Amino acid sequence: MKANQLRVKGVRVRAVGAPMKRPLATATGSIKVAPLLLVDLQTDGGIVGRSYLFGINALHLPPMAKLVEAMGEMIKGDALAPFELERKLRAKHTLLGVHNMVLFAISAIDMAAWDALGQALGQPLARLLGGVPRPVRAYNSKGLGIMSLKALVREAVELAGEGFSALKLRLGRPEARDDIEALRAVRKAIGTKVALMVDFNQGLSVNEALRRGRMIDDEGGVVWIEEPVRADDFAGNARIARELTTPIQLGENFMGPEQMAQALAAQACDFVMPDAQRIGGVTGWMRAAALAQAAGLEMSSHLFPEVSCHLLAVTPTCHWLEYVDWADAVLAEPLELRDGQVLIPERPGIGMRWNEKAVRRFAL
Ligand code: SMN
Ligand code: MG
Repeated sequence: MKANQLRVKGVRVRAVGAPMKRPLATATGSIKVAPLLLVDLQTDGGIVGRSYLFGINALHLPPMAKLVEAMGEMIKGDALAPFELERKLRAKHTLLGVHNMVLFAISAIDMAAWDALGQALGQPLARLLGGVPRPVRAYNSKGLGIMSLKALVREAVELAGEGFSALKLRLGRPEARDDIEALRAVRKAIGTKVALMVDFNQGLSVNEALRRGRMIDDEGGVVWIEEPVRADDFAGNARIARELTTPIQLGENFMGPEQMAQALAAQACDFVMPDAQRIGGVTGWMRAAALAQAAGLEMSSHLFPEVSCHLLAVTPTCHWLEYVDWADAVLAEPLELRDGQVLIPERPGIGMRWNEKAVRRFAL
């Protein structure tokens, strides 16, 4: 069946709790199992587009599933054309508000639609978007949560030992001096050749972020300080970005390219790292990439390495891919890495297939 004849038949969603090899504690919440919503977009050509959403808590998955199913009903019979689907779904949710879970569901449909289109055309997503599936530099983000110094040092050595040239450390302990101690211990364990990012997960007040940020400036060598305060406090973030030398990173909570544009207008950050589920999937990402290009800011990804590697390959200001392996337990072909770089699969579309046996085993 030709790609221009493909129509949407419906969606199928399944909730799984993918076991994580390393639990992750952040300043504002912890996860031990990755609650994922697997989305299959069925087309009448027999091609199934796939994407997944990340729920943080398993209890978030049922409402997300309902929204994705509702949208599946709204686009039943429509042509497999991501821009058209996006326009329709945004229009149908204007009065409800295109934010948060509504936006997540639109993103899920969008990513699955692009995946199906790539399969129909026999091209990996990166090529479909006009790029080349080349290796993408990644930082290892699988661990280094809020934990004891001893455990941190052990984990830092293990994570750097996997061949990555950068790691991310979560900060935001009750006492600033304990954060600095953790930063020093990790730096000592990995040496100066491995780059280090730090993430406060929105845990600080503006005043405390300025205080801890100056301490981090004094330590030197940190690539970025991520989400020091509430992610949507653009004025607060802008003040912090102005006063500190270490770059401020924001983006995993940008709700669509529109909110990213507001953050950029407020000069809230030095770097951006949109999240495929919050920015609006592939379509939203491409628009965000143009905003980052226009602002001249480096753009990284947040989670979702399977789709993000394709997207970063066509991002003009491509910076770092955040690598986590949290979906690996349910993937038939997890991403491959070489020398700390993610290899974009040559398989058509995003290149994800579910490991059905594992999906049954980890079903919620
Ligand atoms: C993070 C946030 C939420 C879930 C997992 C990880 C973290 C990151 O902020 O940037 O990796
Ligand atoms: Mg983060």
